[in-house]
Amino acid sequence: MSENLRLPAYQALTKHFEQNKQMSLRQLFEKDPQRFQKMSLLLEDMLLDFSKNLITDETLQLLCQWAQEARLADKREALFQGQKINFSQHRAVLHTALRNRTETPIIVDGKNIMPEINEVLEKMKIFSDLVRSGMWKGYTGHAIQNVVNIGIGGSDLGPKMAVEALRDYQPSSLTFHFVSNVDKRDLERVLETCQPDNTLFLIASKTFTTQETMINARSARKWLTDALGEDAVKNHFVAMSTNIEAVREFGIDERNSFAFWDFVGGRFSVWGAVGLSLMIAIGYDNFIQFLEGACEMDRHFYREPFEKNAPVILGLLSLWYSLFYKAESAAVLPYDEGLKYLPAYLQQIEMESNGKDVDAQRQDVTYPTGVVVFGETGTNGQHSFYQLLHQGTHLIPCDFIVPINRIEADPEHQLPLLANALAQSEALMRGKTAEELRQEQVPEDEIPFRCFKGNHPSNSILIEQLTPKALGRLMALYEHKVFVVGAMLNIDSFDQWGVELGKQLAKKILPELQAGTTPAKHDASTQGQIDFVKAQLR
Ligand code: G6Q
Repeated sequence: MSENLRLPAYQALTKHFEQNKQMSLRQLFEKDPQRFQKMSLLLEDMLLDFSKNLITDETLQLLCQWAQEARLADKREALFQGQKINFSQHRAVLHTALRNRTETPIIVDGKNIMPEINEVLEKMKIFSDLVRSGMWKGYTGHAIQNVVNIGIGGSDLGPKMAVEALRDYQPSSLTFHFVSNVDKRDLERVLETCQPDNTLFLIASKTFTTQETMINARSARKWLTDALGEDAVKNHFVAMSTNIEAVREFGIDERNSFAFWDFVGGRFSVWGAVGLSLMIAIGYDNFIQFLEGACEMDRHFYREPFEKNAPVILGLLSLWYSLFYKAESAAVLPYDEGLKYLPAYLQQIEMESNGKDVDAQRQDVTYPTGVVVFGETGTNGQHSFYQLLHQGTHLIPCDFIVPINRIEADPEHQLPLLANALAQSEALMRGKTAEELRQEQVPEDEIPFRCFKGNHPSNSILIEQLTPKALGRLMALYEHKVFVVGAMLNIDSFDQWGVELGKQLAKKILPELQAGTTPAKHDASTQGQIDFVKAQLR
């Protein structure tokens, strides 16, 4: 068992849970008129309301005490100071440096990394200004109209989510596309809508060896050179990578490549070079606002006491449900179509970071780590899986994410959207009793089916408007929440060895599908499938 689960505050939490697990949210609200005031935080124009959680004042106090005893503050210090807290890869974790908008130097291996970071940012500015203004010309002299980001995982999900979220800030002269899957349909679907002479490809890959990305990049290159010739590559391809050697080998000019570093994990890389598509989309100034928002959240996380610290509270609540209530999943429910990729993005941030079965001491963990994250935009989700949230038997904590205003919102649409968001968290919390149904004259034999037990916990994050700054703040909030969970569970939140095994095995099977190679040894099922595929392949 992790030493954090042996701490006195954890023991106290265990006892507290046993005594209070039947608590009723309705009653807690009735008893304490100050509950909302006490259990919400205002961060600039973002309201985090965590009052609809299955907690009392004492729960919160014990959770924060547990974080103190587990020396969460020291771990946070280690993160910001660039200590090698990704211990399985012996790496610092410094995506926070990419958005460091202060003058403070950040030292890695004895060297201040800020000048290099700012240099890349400046290079991105020059390039994105050229593309946005139409001064960056394709090979035949056309301005760029289509920007295609080719990357997968962390080199796709962050920029894709943010570009979609900030669509209102983009010029109409540019269209943005994201290609990630090695399934050729993904690339074809995009290329069908593009012309070679006005299309710019951004190849985003930290390693520049990822199979899917390299195959897609090569096919895109062929599509371009078949139309315009080899010489056109320099006008139509740029790279974002830590592997300059491989970028050069691919034929991309070093002047058109944007660097980042090992201390930036893939899923945290949107704040630097991998965010190039976003910078082109929203412009340098807005991109800086995006960084500012995240930097503000970094400061908040670094400075605020635990009981007023949004990422700490979200992280501790998540642990409260997974360790005590044995919740195995969590729902992300954004009420903004622009945030349609947020659940997928958070799925990676949460599940790739904290789905680990070994702790920092290299021992198998004996407690649950990570939760299954899923979600869908409101109101679509309401008409599909919310049924299970309301009347199913699982405890699934929900996060409602609700931007209030948008540029040129139509109240005919916006107000019903907002009303639905507010109503759902209320309904999940309150439920509906048999007595209330009787008052509505519901037939007695239908009452059991139409009762809602309620008491379902949720957080609501209300945002004045989804500006670049607000989005940066929101993303950094979740990044730090995930850090808190990993730190408290004593696991490495920053590696992803689980992704590697599949990659290795796929490389082994590929030559077996190509004719004439000697098969490796497989289990009977895998071998049976390989044989079937080979027999069917045309
Ligand atoms: C993220 C992971 C992973 C990674 C992809 C793409 O933290 O490391 O999702 O981003 O596997 O890797 P490359 O950027 O190296 O192509």
